[in-house]
Amino acid sequence: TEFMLIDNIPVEITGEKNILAVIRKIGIDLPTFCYYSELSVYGACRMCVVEDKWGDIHAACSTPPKAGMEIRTNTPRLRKYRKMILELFLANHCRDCTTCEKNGKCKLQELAQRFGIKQVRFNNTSGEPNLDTSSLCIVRDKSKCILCGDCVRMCDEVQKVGAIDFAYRGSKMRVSPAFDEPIANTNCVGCGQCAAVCPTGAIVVRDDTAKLWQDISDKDAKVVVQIAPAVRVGIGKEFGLAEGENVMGRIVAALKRMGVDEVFDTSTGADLTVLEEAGEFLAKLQKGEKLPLFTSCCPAWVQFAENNYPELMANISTCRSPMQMFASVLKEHYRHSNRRTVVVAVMPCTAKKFEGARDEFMENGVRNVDYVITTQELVKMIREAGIVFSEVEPESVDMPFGAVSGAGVIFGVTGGVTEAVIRRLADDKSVSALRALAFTGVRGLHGVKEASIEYAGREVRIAIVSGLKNADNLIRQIKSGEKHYDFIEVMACPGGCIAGAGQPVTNEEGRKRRSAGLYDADRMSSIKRSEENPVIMALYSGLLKGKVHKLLHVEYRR
Ligand code: HC0
Ligand code: SF4
Repeated sequence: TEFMLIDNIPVEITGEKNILAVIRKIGIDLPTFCYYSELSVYGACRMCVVEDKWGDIHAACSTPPKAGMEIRTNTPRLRKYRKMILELFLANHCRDCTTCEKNGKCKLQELAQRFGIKQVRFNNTSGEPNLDTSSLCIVRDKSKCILCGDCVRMCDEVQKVGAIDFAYRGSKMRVSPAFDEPIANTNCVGCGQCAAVCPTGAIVVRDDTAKLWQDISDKDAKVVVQIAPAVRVGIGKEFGLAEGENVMGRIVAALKRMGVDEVFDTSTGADLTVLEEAGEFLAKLQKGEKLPLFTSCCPAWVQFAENNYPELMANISTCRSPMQMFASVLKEHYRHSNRRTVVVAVMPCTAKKFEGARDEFMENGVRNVDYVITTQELVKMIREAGIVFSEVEPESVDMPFGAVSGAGVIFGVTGGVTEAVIRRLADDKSVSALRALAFTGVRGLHGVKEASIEYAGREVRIAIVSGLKNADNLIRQIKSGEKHYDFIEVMACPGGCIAGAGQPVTNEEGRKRRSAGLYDADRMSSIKRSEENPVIMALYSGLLKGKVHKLLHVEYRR
């Protein structure tokens, strides 16, 4: 075993790529702006500086550990250095903190406080807030960018979109889309992952909470809210409950207190999707039509395919996403209501804001989903209403759509859609056969998973990817003939919706807990398969009669 000394403590080196990781292992929270273990090392912010025994200064994020190394993390020089860096950032930063979207969650604010910055010795050069509000999903403010490059690397390295990059050099340097176009005019897919890693308020999720407050207080509006699977395991920690705890009942109760009329579960929509998508897949298989079939429920993925692989659109399922299926059912159900029906979706996702606004999902100029608010926005509304979430008594969702299956709930984690679909396809419907599906390779948070099942005497090959770069690699392998699949699930956010950019920010451990929370909900659910959900059966023999294609399917045209 190899050791190094950190602040005189011997620490074992166990394969860490940099000394930052070794330092953090012993409970020292070395500050960084630009370090994320899943992104390449940029080493630009220099906050993670350390001193070696000769007094030389190194950026811990980009220095590999060596046996015998002696490192100090907190010396007078380092403290002075860090304060200087922070002051330089602050001098070029629009400091309207009290009215900033990131107030209380900003890394720069946090570190300025932690390092006791009381004044900035340099003139402010940031200028006024400078907003790009062109996107339905994210809002950029150049005056708050500290050039850490986290968003640039996320968009390029994890999502393979590359919508934003560094422009100009020296003091003019900034992050911007090519030719300084508004972000909406680029190939941005609205995944929001840039906002999820932005340490400041330079990229934030668009806030649509004002619309919901307004509709709630409008007596002529009937406000109907659907809640996505991943939201229930992503929100509790914000209110002091355990990360990953399923708090669906409290969310329902909180929304009711806020004045919402009806609350439903998007998992009910997911059950519809399972039946439609399994049906579509079987038809293709039996008719010998071209496979693979790609899932279509992730709007950032759909847009990525439209931008980069238009020739694949014929392979993307015609199923609307659960959110959109449920919304068209809800609008149909309340068609004759004497009040204006407003369908709101609470989603872990920023791209859903864009999906909801697509032309394909309008009827007579009216959107099926009137607007989407993210989990983070719901947190703000609950706080604004003064509701003490941890003390709210849980309530159930409303009738007549108040039943969901476990299959519909696990949609929120990567592999969940696939597992739900293969539950539907499985010939053997016994409990043990169902349990065995969990071990076919569909579960876990890896970015690329493969599984295969036997169906009607043939092997069905399945791939599950999350993170668009992983999707892109897979498509290249398919095109080159290196890989063959029949069914492919794609989610843009690494880990699936539980780690959506609209959720409160979390880490690897948090993603695991959220995922476990959804699988627990499935285990505790007495209805495991979508086709056993009585609400779904009632819909097919009632509201959906003769309207399945119109309400549940889509032809994307862009
Ligand atoms: Fe998802 Fe969905 S599972 S995309 O990740 O399919 O956003 O949670 O609501 O629509 O159900 C997000 C989550 C959804 C949809 C569902 C799917
Ligand atoms: Fe890139 Fe996604 Fe951010 Fe758009 S929303 S700029 S695609 S990371």
